[in-house]
Amino acid sequence: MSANLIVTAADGVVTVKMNRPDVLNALDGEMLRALVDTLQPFDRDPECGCIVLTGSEKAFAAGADIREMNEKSYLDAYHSDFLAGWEAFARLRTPKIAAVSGYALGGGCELAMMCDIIYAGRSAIFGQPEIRLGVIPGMGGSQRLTRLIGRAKAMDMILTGRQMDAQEAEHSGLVARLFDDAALLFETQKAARIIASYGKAATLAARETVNRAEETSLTEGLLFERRAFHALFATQDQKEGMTAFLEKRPARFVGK
Ligand code: DAK
Repeated sequence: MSANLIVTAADGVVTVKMNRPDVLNALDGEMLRALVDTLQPFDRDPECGCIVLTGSEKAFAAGADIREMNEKSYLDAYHSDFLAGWEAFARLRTPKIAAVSGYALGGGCELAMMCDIIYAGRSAIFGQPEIRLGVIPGMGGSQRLTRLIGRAKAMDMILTGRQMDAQEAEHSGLVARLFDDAALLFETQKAARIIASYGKAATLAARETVNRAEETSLTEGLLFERRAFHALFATQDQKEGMTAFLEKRPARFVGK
């Protein structure tokens, strides 16, 4: 396990805290490898129902590591497909919640957007300041931010490099819920435990259908949703969920 990550697991929830305080959790290759290597086995574990990713009070992550990037040539970046590995994080199928306090800039904002839900503390600050460094977002910022907050605000943020505070981020649709900083991790883990308590097939299907909405036509998306809905009638958890309702008792999902 990497010294850059603090990992805890309880009640079906894995919590990963990024821990490079000297550089405000700047994302380097080692952090990327550690995060993906740590989370892929949990992603395959049926007992793992939700992932929480967080940073420090001052920074979720202040971007890709500028020191690591500074000396790279075009060919270095192209041959190594520099930072493409972050997509492996986005492809994890287990729901991921980003709990953001402080700075989530550049690659840090992009990493939060690779999560399925962003909860923020009131101190959170989001931005895509790459233009100030002579580059542009490279880990999905131009695509995911535009889908989340719309063209007008995404263009404003990416072209000016300005920062967005937590309140604006919530009003804009980037952040699902805002909490006091002191309550952020507690509330995020509470939501994660709720997600982890449901049947995993329904959870995976719910996530896939919502994600499909961003990539397809309404007709295709509705058909995909209906087929996924039909498929869940093949699970024990559907019988349990509906029987429990009729028997007026809490459901006990078993992931089958
Ligand atoms: N990288 C490396 N070090 C960083 C860093 C970063 N992104 N951000 C902060 N640090 C370091 C600072 O250098 C400083 O180190 P020392 O001077 O103490 O050695 C330490 O963290 C504390 O930072 P400050 O002293 O600056 O702290 P302040 O509170 O004054 O300011 C700040 C906080 C977050 C406003 C400031 O640190 C800042 O502006 N940081 C840079 C933010 C930024 O520009 N982020 C975007 C990085 S570019 C790609 C895919 C993706 C990307 C690129 C390519 N491909 C697929 C090819 C992504 C690019 C980016 O994310």
